[in-house]
Amino acid sequence: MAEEKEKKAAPKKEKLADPIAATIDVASQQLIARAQQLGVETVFDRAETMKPCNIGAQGTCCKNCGMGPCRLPLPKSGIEGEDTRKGLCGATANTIAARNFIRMIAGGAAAHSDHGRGVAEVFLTAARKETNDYQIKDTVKLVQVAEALGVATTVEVDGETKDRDLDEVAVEVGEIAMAEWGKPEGEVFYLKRAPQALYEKWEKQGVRPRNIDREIVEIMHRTHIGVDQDYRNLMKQGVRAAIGDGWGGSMLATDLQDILFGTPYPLQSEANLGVMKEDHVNLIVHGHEPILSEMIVAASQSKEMLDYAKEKGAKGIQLSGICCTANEILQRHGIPPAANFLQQELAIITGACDAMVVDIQCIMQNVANVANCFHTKLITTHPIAKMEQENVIHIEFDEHYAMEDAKRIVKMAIDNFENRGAEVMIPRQKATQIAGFGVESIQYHLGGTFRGDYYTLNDNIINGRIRGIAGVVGCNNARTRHNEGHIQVVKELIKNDVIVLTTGCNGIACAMEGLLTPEAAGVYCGAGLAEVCETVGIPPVLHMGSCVDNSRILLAATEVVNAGGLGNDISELPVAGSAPEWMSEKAISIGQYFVASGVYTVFGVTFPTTGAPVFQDFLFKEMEKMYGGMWDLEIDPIKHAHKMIAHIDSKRKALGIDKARERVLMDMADRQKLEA
Ligand code: NFS
Repeated sequence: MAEEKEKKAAPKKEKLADPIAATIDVASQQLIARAQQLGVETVFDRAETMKPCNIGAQGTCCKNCGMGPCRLPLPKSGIEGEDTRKGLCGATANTIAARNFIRMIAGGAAAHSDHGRGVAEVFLTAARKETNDYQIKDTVKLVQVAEALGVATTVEVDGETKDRDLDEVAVEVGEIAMAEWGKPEGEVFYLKRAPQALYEKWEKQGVRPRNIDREIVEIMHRTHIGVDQDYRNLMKQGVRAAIGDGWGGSMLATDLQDILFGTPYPLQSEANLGVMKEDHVNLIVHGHEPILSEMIVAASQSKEMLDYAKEKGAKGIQLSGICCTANEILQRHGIPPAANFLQQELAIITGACDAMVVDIQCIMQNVANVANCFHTKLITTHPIAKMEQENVIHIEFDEHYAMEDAKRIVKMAIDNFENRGAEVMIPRQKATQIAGFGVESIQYHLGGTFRGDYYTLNDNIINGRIRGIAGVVGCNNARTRHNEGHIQVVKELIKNDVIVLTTGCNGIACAMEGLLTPEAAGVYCGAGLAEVCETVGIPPVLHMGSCVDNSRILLAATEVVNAGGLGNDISELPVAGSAPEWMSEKAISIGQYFVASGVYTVFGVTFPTTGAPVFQDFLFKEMEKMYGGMWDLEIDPIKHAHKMIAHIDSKRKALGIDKARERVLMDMADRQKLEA
């Protein structure tokens, strides 16, 4: 007895993560082990010690007023008969889960869209020529965007039609774009870019966003105590705000970034922690906005800074990225991503990170604690994203003095090079990748010379060489093995001839695994997809950028519809969406705008509505009748991929092109017979 008591009284030993169980990535395994040896805690260890709250995870904890939190756990045996669970005000499990769910949409849509607004502000500053550091780079896209926003690109002079001055067009585009966040009347301009049939569906359901901000604010209003208490009506607003994200804030962010910094075009780079170099100054940019990082790219490549680095004993400056800032500067400059979301602390644990610059979103507060254990300077740059820890330096970035600020930051990294500790451990692992595909470059690679647009892609879908298209995107989640879901889902899809479009942390995971190379086709793909990739010279997994660039996937899907032969709406296409390791509110907003655009969308790990089965059924089944797309949850990555494939096959059947694929399969067997 006494012994037992003693055991209880002994201080609890913090559990440590098993590095091999924590991640499939060898570089990360090495650094997790190193962190543990040095006594530096990481997210992987915290995931062992802190377990999630069950009721919160089920979506049925309401803390929207001071009488709660009201917790409505799902009974272990499930609900038999009538569901009598209620909060103090009487809110049902459905109401609570729906409120929580659309508040997640509001959080995600706000993050994407506020990022977009920031870009629009810089865009306008550049268009008005109030800064020398940013210019309009892509005038072709400027004209396209002007047309989509209803800005005239030509003028009548003496009865003759002439092109309008592009500087003038740019200013007007900037002003109209800015108004998209808060205009008092009308609807979001870009909705008209969707296929006509989809637009009409939104009209019928009453979910066309009026402006971007309003729909987010209305979610906060409707979910306040005592307002909207019908999960269907709550979801109507959730859908409306999500569309305002995908076809509004995110799409504008992507477009304006492309005009300012250039539309991405395929380029070669590398990925993983092994891109850091021991004899170079290692500067890492982390977060989401390309506004500052674009300047840091330029500053770090300037002769002035390179000379200064050499003066300080370094061979050069190795810039790399984490999370979506990484994707932004990868797709436009070939700067390699060092890490995705769950590896951010590990980049510092190399001991070779001289400075980490962060802007907004997906930055773990613990990077400050990790930086404190090393020489790394951690620099926050955005007025809305600071950290309380004292070792964090704040350099507020001002677009009017962009280059000056960027140089100050690069110099700080160089000055810190000599302060490195004795032990630097940079893992060797890195992989080659081709990144930077977009709507335009897919058209170039897979478009027909004569028919234009997406004809060749459609043709290969119709003849069955390509079974379908999957968008696989999203985060890492410390509740599941890092990158395992991403890689297994994607490999299973391409093995079954489904071409994959990737963004965000999935893109970085695929790059690290070597899936973003044309050579991957011969190794991992089914015969049909391999043949197409090898003929055209593209990877089977196409990197489309950051998370706001999921809007590129919407537009690519629209191009596929417009090219013809595969139905009239995105919901008729053999396509599916997936976020195997999601965790952020942004992922929920993205998932919802995919569903509302007609895409069957599967999430892995967990789903925040499992405690309210009726509401979850609405998302998983009823939504299909309204929008043609619906949600699903599948934790097992292989089953996850096969649910997507089954959906793709059902769409092929509905289009009457399932027979073509059977013939392709017979061809393969015949070929094998010939070989034997
Ligand atoms: Ni998307 Fe990009 Fe990564 Fe998830 Fe975070 S970085 S915006 S939210 S974690 S994919």
